[in-house]
Amino acid sequence: TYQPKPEDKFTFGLWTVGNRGRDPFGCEIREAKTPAEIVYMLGEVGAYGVNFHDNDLIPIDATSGETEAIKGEFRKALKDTGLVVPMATTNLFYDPIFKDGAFTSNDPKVRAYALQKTMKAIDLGVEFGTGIFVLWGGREGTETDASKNPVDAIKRNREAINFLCDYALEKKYDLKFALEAKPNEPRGDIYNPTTGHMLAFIATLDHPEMVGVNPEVAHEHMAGINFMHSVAQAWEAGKLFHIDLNDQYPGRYDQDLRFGSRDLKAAFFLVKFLEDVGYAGSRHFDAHAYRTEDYDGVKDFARGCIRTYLMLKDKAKQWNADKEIQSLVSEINADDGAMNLFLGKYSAAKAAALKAQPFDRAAIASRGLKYERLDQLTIDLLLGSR
Ligand code: 3MF
Ligand code: MG
Ligand code: MG
Ligand code: MG
Repeated sequence: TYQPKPEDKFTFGLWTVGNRGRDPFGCEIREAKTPAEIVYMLGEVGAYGVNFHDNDLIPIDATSGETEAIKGEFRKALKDTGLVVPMATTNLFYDPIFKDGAFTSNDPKVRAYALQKTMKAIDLGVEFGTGIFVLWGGREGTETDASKNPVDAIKRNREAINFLCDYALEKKYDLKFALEAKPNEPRGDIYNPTTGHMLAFIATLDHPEMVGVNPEVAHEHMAGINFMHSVAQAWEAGKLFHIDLNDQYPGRYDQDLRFGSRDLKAAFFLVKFLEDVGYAGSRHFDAHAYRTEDYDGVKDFARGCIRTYLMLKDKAKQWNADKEIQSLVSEINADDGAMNLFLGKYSAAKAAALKAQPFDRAAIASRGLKYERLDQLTIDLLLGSR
């Protein structure tokens, strides 16, 4: 049981299971693996796909000979394991040139280089069959607002994304972009800090239909936001193009914990949402193993992400089929139609009738809603007591 199937679309980044455990206070503790080796490891744990930043696959200074050799090995690993590449992205945060941003840098040379690098990363992703290109602007921010005008930053970001959409259109690539928000880390503050900000920004682009979001659990939790609500808003807007699953304690550094390992209940409602609405994209784990682990521990970590998702999917099915839970849900949502006269689309007659309608506020407010009972039934179910 809980064996992943290709249709579950579980994916990992090369940078996730390939993470070597470096942090701001300590060096790498796991040896480096090649992209091909990582693909075989992902094949072993039952992943469907692998995603990459341009430089996870091809080092930034690789010669064309090195590039071809790496691509060849990677392609062979994909063929041997059957893994696909549903998403690609570009690293616009690691190299020193991006220390003050990429698309939003004050230096036009940096902005131009960032565009060049991203076009090449798009070509690379498309070469491996990707349909989604994620943009996470890890350095698009400031430590001091003396350094940059936030309105200029928005305009520069817009100009860059418009440029890239036109590039993809001209190349006739079957490609959509997904913008990933994060409130801070590594910058003191990052522009468009939440998924909601990204959604508002997308509406101002030249080709909004080509651009959606890639919300990440940890990033919204860092902002103190209910992640599932952000996902729901993106979904309702037709903008949930991709998702980064992991976990995070609020108020801490970016932890990228194993999916569901911190807030099981939030993870449950997230999985239930994705499954209930029929989200058909990748279930991408953007997380990494604890620094205490060797590569056996990394596999435990990756299998754990998948297993927790599948167990929660099972629990969601159980929740939807549970008679007592469902009878409470129907009771909560009961509607005898008496208010239909007043609700829905505005009309002058409706407004006039509604203004004349008396309401017994105290009587309406006196009803207990049984949410305590409903929540405890959910907890019972999650803890296996139902
Ligand atoms: C950082 C992230 C990034 C993005 C990635 C784009 C390194 O907190 O989440 O991972 O997800 O750059 O996909
Ligand atoms: Mg992250
Ligand atoms: Mg991270
Ligand atoms: Mg991410």
